[in-house]
Amino acid sequence: MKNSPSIDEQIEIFRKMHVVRQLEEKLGALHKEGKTRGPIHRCDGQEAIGVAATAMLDDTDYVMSTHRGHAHYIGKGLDVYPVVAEIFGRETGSCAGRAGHMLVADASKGMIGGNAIVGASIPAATGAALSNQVLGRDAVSMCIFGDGAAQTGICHEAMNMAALWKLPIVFVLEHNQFGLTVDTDMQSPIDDLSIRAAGYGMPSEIVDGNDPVAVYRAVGAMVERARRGEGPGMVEAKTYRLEGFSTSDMGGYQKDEDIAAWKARDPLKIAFDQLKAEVGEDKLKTIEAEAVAEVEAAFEKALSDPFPEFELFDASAAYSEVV
Ligand SMILES: Cc1ncc(C[n+]2csc(CCOP(=O)(O)OP(=O)(O)O)c2C)c(N)n1
Repeated sequence: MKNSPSIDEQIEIFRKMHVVRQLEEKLGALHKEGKTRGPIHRCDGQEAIGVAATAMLDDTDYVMSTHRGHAHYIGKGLDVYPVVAEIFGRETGSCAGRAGHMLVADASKGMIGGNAIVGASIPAATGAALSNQVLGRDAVSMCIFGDGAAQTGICHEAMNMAALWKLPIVFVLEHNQFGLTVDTDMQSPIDDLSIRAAGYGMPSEIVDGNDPVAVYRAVGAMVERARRGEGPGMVEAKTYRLEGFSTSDMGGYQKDEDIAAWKARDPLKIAFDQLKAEVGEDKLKTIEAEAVAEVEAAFEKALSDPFPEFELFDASAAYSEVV
């Protein structure tokens, strides 16, 4: 089928999804031991979106992320070690230990960064798309954002401008059913937020966000048309946030039956089932074990790395490649 990932791409998506899951579980465990600082926004259950939506992008394509960006970082090609080092504020982190887990960036990979201000990455990604268009670059911009961010005014201004100017951007809505602790039903009168795209004359597609192949196909089609100069598109990926809003969340508002139903459709399991006939269960289990070992090694190394000397930091150097 057109826009389907190759088996090699699917294997890489599967591997990266395991890296992200292990990263999240390890962070959760360290939080319980009091070894993390500040809230961490885990993306367990949402790995397929961040990893598969970014799988067809090049390093020259830009991605703007959110406060819940670990799958976006790994999907866009950052190694887990500098991400872990950044989360723990070490000088070996991808932003030399200044960004923390919500603002990880790596210009060499086109990861412009996470964003702690809800909705703010949407106009930033639109601006990046405008710069690509003005400079005649063959690159697309992608914004991955949440259902809470979709309710902000700036989201609509940015989408209107992107469609009006046919900017090379893809909007990927990670619809995980909650904004903070607020159920999506209390945020919006409609279930399918992407129907709003029609109001800007922009195509959209709704996909199962726990199915990496479905995410890849839908996003891939939008990326292709954006690259051809046909303007922006939107993909709404339906998923569920399995953990709390952050590691500081006391919980209690997510229904047990919902959590159980979505766990039964774990994206890691779906990815495994999609590949097992072609690749074999043993090979997939080996890939999974290697991903776990890679994350373990990243934590061990990063946690013994030094903290930065503040006078060494040069913000202009960190972003010079993006301008
Ligand atoms: C402008 C702004 N308003 C409020 C907040 C507090 N806040 C942080 S995350 C969040 C909810 C975001 O929901 P969503 O976009 O669906 O992302 P999710 O946490 O579900 O991944 C809010 C309200 C903020 N960081 N920035």
